[in-house]
Amino acid sequence: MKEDKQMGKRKRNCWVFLTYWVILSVACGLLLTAFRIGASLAQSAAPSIVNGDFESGWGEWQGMSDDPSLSSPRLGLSAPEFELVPSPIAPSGQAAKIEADGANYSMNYLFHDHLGLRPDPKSLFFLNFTWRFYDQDFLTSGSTTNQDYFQVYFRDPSGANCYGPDGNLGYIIDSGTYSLKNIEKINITDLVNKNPLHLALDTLSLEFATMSDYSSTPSYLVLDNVSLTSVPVAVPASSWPGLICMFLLLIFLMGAFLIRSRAKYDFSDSLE
Ligand SMILES: [Ca+2]
Ligand SMILES: [Ca+2]
Repeated sequence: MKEDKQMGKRKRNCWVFLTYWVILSVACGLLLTAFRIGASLAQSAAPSIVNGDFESGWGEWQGMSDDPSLSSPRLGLSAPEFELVPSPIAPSGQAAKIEADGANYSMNYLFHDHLGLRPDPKSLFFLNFTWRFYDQDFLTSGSTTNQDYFQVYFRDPSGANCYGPDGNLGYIIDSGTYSLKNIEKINITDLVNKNPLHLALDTLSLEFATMSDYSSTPSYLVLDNVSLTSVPVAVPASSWPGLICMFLLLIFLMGAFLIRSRAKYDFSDSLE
C-alpha cells in the first residue's frame, strides 16, 4: 500500500511538473508573439515614398524645370528633360532620367511631397536610393571643375531652404560630395527626431535636382529604388523579450526545485 501511495505521489508530482512546464512555454510563446506583433505594427507606421521604383510611371512624383522654352506654368513633368527609361540599376524595370544643361541650358527638379515622416524616438530613419550620373562635361573635357552636377535634399514649402540629414541647412548630396558607389542608405534620424524641424516634417519634400554649368553639353541623372524606411532601435527591441524569457526560466527552475524538494519530503514521510 505504501509503495502504491508513494508511486501515486510521484505520478502526481510528474503531472504537476509537466503542466507547469506547458503553461510557462505557452506564456513565453504568447509574449514573444505579442512583441513581434508590436514590432510589425510599428513598422506599418513607417514613412513611405509612393512609386519609388517608378514602375507605375511618375505616380506621386512632380517636376519643375527652368527650361525657358516652356510656357507657364513650368511645374510638371512635361518638359523634355524628364523621361522614364529602362533602368540600368537592379532590380531593373523603369527608372527616372533627369537631364541637366540640355538644349536650353535647363536645371531640373524632381520631387515628392507627403513623405509621411513622424518623429519616433524608438526608431532609426533612412533614405535609400540608387543612381547613375552620366557626366558629359567630364567625359568631354576631362575637367573636374565647372561641370553639371546633382543635389539631393529636403526642401521646405517656401522653396528657399534646403536641409541635410541632420535637419540643418544643407544637402544630403551636393556637388563634389558624391562618390561612384551609386547605392545610398543615408541615416536621417536626426532630421526626423532631434531637430526642431520635425515640427514641420509634414511640409517637407524630398528633391533630386540636376544643375547646369551652361556649357550646352548635357548630363543625366538616372534614379531608381527611392524609399524611406524606419527600423526599431535595436537594444530595447531585442533585450526585453530576452529578459522576460530569462525571468520565466528562473521561475520555472525555482518551481522545479520546489517540486523536487516536496517529492523528497513525501518520500521521506513514506519511510517513517
Ligand atoms: Ca525601377
Ligand atoms: Ca554641361
